[in-house]
Amino acid sequence: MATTVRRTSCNLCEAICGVLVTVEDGQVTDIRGDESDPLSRGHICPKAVALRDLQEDPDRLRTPVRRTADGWEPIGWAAAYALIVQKLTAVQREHGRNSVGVYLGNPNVHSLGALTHMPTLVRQLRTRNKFSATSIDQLPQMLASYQLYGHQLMIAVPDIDRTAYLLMLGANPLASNGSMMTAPGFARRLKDVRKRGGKVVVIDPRRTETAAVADEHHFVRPGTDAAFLLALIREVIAEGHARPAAYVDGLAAVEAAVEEWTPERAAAVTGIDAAVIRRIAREYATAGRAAVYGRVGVSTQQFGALCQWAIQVLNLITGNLDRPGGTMFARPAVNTLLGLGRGHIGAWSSRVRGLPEFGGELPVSVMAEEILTPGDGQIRAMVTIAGNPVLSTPDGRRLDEAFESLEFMVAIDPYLNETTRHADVILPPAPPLEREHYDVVFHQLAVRNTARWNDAVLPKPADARHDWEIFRDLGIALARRTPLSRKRLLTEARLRVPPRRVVDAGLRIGPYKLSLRKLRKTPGGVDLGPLQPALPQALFHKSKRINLDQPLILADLPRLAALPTPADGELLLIGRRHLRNNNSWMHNSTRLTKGKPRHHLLMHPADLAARDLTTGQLVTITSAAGALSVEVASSNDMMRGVVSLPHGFGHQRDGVQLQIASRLAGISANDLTDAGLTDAVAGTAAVNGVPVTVTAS
Ligand SMILES: Nc1nc2c(c(=O)[nH]1)N[C@H]1C(S)=C(S)[C@@H](COP(=O)(O)OP(=O)(O)OC[C@H]3O[C@@H](n4cnc5c(=O)[nH]c(N)nc54)[C@H](O)[C@@H]3O)O[C@H]1N2
Ligand SMILES: Nc1nc2c(c(=O)[nH]1)N[C@H]1C(S)=C(S)[C@@H](COP(=O)(O)OP(=O)(O)OC[C@H]3O[C@@H](n4cnc5c(=O)[nH]c(N)nc54)[C@H](O)[C@@H]3O)O[C@H]1N2
Ligand code: SF4
Ligand SMILES: [Mo]
Repeated sequence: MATTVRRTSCNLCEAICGVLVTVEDGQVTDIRGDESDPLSRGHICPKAVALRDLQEDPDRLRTPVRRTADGWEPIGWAAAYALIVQKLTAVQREHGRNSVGVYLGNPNVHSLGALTHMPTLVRQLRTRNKFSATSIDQLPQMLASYQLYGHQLMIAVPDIDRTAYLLMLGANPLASNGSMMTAPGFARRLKDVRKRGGKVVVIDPRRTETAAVADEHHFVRPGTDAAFLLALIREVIAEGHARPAAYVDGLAAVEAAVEEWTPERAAAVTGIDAAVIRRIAREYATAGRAAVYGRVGVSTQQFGALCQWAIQVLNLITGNLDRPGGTMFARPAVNTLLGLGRGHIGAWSSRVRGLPEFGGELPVSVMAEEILTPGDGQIRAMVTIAGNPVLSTPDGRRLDEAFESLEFMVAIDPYLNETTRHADVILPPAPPLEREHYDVVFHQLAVRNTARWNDAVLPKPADARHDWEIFRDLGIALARRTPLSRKRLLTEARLRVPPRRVVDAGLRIGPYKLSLRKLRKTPGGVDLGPLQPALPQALFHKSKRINLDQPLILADLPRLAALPTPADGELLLIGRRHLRNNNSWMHNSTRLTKGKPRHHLLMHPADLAARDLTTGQLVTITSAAGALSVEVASSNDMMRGVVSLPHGFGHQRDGVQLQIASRLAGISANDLTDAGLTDAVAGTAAVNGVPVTVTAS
C-alpha cells in the first residue's frame, strides 16, 4: 500500500489550522494537527476531520446539474456555461443590467481561487445588485476601519499573546474558533493570558463556553452594548485616562457625545451594574496592554456600527491601538489590502427601501424585496456563489418565495440545498483537499505574521473543475458578450492566470520578498514574527491621521438614547454557534453530527416557569416574520428575558429533506429574523435581539 502524509490547512473556519493528512492508496485515512505550523502549532478542532467527509460525501455533486420537469439531470460543463450565458444575457437585454443579482457566501473567503478569480467574474455581470454575507456579519467592523483607518479591511486584531487585559463582547471563540481574529488554539491563548497574570472579561447575554473560562462574565441585554461602550468611554475620559496618540483627532467631539452616558444610565439600559462598568473602565484603562474585541453579537444587531466604532475609540484613546499587547495590524506576506478597494458608503441606495451600499454591495436584508417588488430595476435572475441565503439571511421563507419567482437562477455550489434547489443550474467546484491554498484573507487578520503555501492533497478527477476554473470559463464566456476590445482581452488574460501565479507575484512584491518557490521549501509555513507597530504610516488616509469624530456614527446617538426600557415579560432572540456546526452546511457529516441534537431553543428556567413551560417540550416561537415550533431546553446560562437558537438549521423544507442525508433537521432561525430589523447606519441585518414570544405548541 502506498501511504503518504501530506500537509495542508483546514479551510473550514478562520483559524486556518495546519493539518497533516494521511493518504493510503488515494484514500484519506487520518487527519491531525501539524505541530510544525508556526501559527496553529498542532491545534485542530473536531471539524478538521470532516474534510474527509467532504471529500467522500456521496451527496456532493460531482458534475453540473440542470433542473428539469422531472428533477435534476447531469449536464456537461460547456453546455451549462452556454445555457447560463444565454439566459442571463436574455434577462439583462430585456430588463437592464441590474436585473441580475448576485449573492456571495461565506466559503468564498476560505478559497484561494474564489479570491483571485471570483471578483472578475462578478464584474462581468455588470450589476449593482450585489449582496454577500458581509451585511449579516462583519460590515460594521469594516465600516469602522474604513472611517478611522481609511481602508475597509485594515482591521486591528487583539495582540492576544502579549495582552494583559482582554474585554470580549459578542464573541464565543471557544465555539467559533475566533473571527476577524485568526488565533488557532484560542482556548490555550486565553489560558496563557490568565497564566501571565492578565484578565479576560466576557460580555454576553449567554454564559458561553468562553465565558466559562474567563475571569469575569456579565450578562448584557441584547442590542444594548453601545450604551455600555459609551459609558466606558465616558469613564475613561472622566477619570483622566484618555491619552490618544498624536495622530488622533476628535477627542472633544467624542467627549461631548458620550456626556449623557453615565454608568447609571447605561446600567438601566444594559442590565450591567454601574459599579461594574466603572471598575471595568478603570481596569481596562490602567492595564497597560489591553484590548477590546467585539464580534458577531455586537455586529449583527441594531447598533452594530455604533458598537464597532466605540470599540475602536476605546482602544485608540487609551493608546492601546497599535501597541504590543493592545490591538495591532498584521503585516502579511501578500498584502491583501492593495488588491482591494478602500471602500465607500452610500454611493447608491437600494431601489425599494433606500438602504445604502457599502463597498459596492447592498444589504442582504433587502434581497427578497428587490426580487419581489415589481418595477424598473427589479431582480429577475440570481447567481449565488458559495452561499445558502435561504437559511443564512433574514426572512428565509420570503427568500424561498423570491428565488422561486425568478426567471433564471444559477448556483455555484457543491450541494443541492435549501437555496440551490431553486436554481436552474448548479455548478459544483472540486472540494478543499483537491485544491492548492494560500490564505490571502486570514493572514491579514492573524495574531502573528506567518505565511504558508499548500499543494493539493489529492488529485482532482479529470472532469471536475476548481472554483477558479469555473470563474475563469464563465467569466470569459460572459466577457465575450461585448465586442472585442483591449479591456476585454485584459479581462480574459487576467482570468487565465492561475491562482498560484497570483500568489507568487503577491509574495514577490510583498514586504518579505518571498516567492512560491521559497515558501514551498517550508511546507509547514514560515514564521514572520509577532505583530509590529505600524501607525501612522500604514494609515490609508492621506493625512496620516485618525479622526474619531464620524458624523455618520454620531448621528445614530439619538436612536440609542430613545431605546425603550425593557418591557415586562419581553423575550429577545439571539443566535448560538457550536464547535461542530458550520453555519448552514455540513449537517450531513457523520463525524460532526454524532451525539445529542443541538438545534433546540435555550431559555432561562424562570422564563419557562413564567409561561408554564417545561424543558424538552415543543414550543412555538413567534416573531414579526413568522412562527415555528421547536424543542425548548432549560438553561441557567441564559440571561432572563433572552432565548437562543442557532442559525443554519431547518433542512426539512416543504416536506423535503434537504442537505440530502442531513441527520439534523431543526428549524431555521432566519425564518424568524426580520428583514426589517437592521442597523440604521449601514443596513447590517440585526439577527441578534429579535423580539419574540414563546408559547406551548
Ligand atoms: N440568525 C443568524 N443568521 C446568520 C448568522 C447568525 O449568527 N445568526 N451568521 C451569519 C454569518 S456570520 C455568516 S458568514 C452567514 C453565512 O451564510 P452563507 O453565506 O450562506 O454561508 P454558509 O451558510 O456557510 O453556506 C455555505 C454554502 O456554500 C457551499 N460551499 C461550501 N464550500 C464551498 C466551496 O468551496 N465553493 C462553493 N462554491 N460553495 C461552497 C455550501 O454548500 C453552502 O451552500 O450566515 C449569517 N447568518
Ligand atoms: N463551529 C463553528 N465555528 C464557526 C462558525 C460556525 O458556524 N460554527 N461560523 C463562522 C463564522 S461565519 C463566523 S462570522 C464566526 C463568528 O464568531 P463569533 O462572533 O465568536 O460567533 P458566535 O459564537 O456566534 O458568538 C457571538 C456571541 O454573541 C452573543 N450575543 C448575541 N447577541 C448579543 C448582544 O446583543 N450583545 C453581546 N455582547 N453579545 C451578544 C451570543 O450569545 C454569542 O455568544 O464563527 C465562525 N466559526
Ligand atoms: S479550528 Fe477547526 S475548523 Fe477551524 S481551521 Fe482549525 S481545524 Fe479547521
Ligand atoms: Mo460569518
